[in-house]
Amino acid sequence: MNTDQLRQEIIDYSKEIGIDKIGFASADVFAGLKDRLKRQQELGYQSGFEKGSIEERTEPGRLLPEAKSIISIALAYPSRMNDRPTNTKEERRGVFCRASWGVDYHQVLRDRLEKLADFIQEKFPEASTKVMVDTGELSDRAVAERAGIGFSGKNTSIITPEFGSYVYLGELITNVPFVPDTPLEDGCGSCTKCLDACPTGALVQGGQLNAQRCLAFLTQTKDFLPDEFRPKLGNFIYGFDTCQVVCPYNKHVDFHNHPEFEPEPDVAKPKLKPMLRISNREFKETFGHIAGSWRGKKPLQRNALLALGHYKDETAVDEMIAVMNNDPRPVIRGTAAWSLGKIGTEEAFAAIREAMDKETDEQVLTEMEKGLAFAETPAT
Ligand code: B12
Ligand code: SF4
Repeated sequence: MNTDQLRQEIIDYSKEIGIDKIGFASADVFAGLKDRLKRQQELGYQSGFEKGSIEERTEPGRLLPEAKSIISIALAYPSRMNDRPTNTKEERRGVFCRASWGVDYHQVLRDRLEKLADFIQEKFPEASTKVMVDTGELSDRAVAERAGIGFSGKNTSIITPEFGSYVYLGELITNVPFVPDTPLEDGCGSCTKCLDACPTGALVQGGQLNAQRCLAFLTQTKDFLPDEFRPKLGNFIYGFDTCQVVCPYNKHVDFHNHPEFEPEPDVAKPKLKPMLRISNREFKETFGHIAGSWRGKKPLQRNALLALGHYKDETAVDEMIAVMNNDPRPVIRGTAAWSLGKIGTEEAFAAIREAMDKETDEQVLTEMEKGLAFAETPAT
C-alpha cells in the first residue's frame, strides 16, 4: 500500500474510532519552539510540569529514530454541564475546570492513538510508532498547530474552527513519510479579550504565558497559595477556564461527542465541606478517575478551603475549625485559619486565637495572624 492510500485510510478509520479531528505534520525539528522554550526558561515562565530537555521537546527524532511524520489528533470536550447541580448557600460547591470533566482524557486519547498505531502497523508492517498525550516530551500544541488542527491563540491554546479550544490533543510519531497538512492562519486578529480577562496578568502578551502566575497552574501547587492569588480563584478547585470562556471562538461551542467526557455533576462540581474530611480511600474512589486528581488531595483541599472563604460560608466554620486544630498538614491548617478569618464570624476569630496558643509551625502561625487581621480590615 502506498502512503497516500494509507493516509486516507487513517483519516477514515479515525472517524470510526471517535477522533474528532486529525492532521499530519512533518517530524522536522521545531526550531521556533526551541528558541521559545529557551526564552521561557530564562524568564522563569515555565510551570515545571513540562517533561524532558529542550532538545527532546523539540526534536522528534530523539524520541523515535527515523521519525518522518507526526499525526496529531483532537477530541472535543463539553463546555456546558447538563444536570448542573445547584450551588446553595448551605451547600457550596467547587468546580473542576472543563478539561477535568469525565474520565481522565489521557486514558481516552491514548486508547484512540493506540488503535491508530495498531491500524498503521497492520497495514504497513515496517512502520514504527510512538504515541503521546500531555505527559510526553513533545509540545502537543506545536504539533497540532503544524498539522493544521487549529491556530495558536493569544491565550496560547490551540483553537479549532469547529470545536473552539475545548479540545484535548495527542499525537503519534512515526517513520512513515506522510504528506503534511497546511497550518491554519492566525484567527485572533485585533481581539485581546483573553489578555484583558486574565485576572493575574499571566498572559504577558499574545501567545506568551507566565505559567507561574497562571491560576490553572497555581491550583495544582502543593504549598501555600501566595496571598495575591487567593481572592482570584473563586470556586475553582482545579484548573482555570477564564481565558477560554471569554474567547469568541468558544461562545457557542458545546460538544458532547464522547460519553467518557460527560461530567458527573457531583464530581465535577463537588460539595466543598465534605472535601475537607475526605479519606484517601474515598478520594480515590470519587476522584481517582478524573484528570484533576493527579496531584493528590492536598491541593484540592487547600483550594476548597479558599473557596469556602471566598463564599464566606458560615455553615462551614465548625468544620474548618476542626481542620485548623487537627489536620497534620501545615498548608491545610494555615489555609483553614486564613479562610476562617476571611469568613470573619466571632466564633472563627475566637477559634484562631485559641489555636495560636497551641500551634508551633511558624508558617501556620503567620497564616493565623493574617486571618485575625481580617478583624481589623474585613475581607470584601
Ligand atoms: C505545562 C502545561 C501547562 C502549564 C503551562 C501552560 C502553557 N501555556 O505553557 C499550565 C499548568 C499553566 C497549563 C494550563 C492549562 N492547560 Co496545559 N499543558 C501543559 C503541557 C504539559 C506542556 C505545555 C508546554 O510545553 N508549554 C510551553 C509553551 C511555551 O509551549 P506550548 O504552549 O506547548 O506551544 C505553543 C507556544 O510555544 C507557541 N509558540 C512557539 N513559539 C512561539 C513564538 C512566539 C513569538 C509566540 C507568540 C508563540 C510561540 O506556539 C506553540 C503552539 O501553540 C501540555 C501538554 C504537552 N505535552 O504539550 C498541556 C496542554 C497545553 N494543556 C492543555 C490544557 C487543556 C490546559 C488548560 C486549558 C487546563 C485548564 N482549564 O486549567 C490550561 C490553559 C492555560 C493556558 N492558557 O495555557 C492542553 C491544551 C489543549 C489546547 N486546545 O490547546 C494540552 C495540550 C494538554 C493536552 N494534551 O490536551 N498547562
Ligand atoms: S480571546 Fe480573542 S485574542 Fe484570545 S485567543 Fe480568543 S480570539 Fe484570540
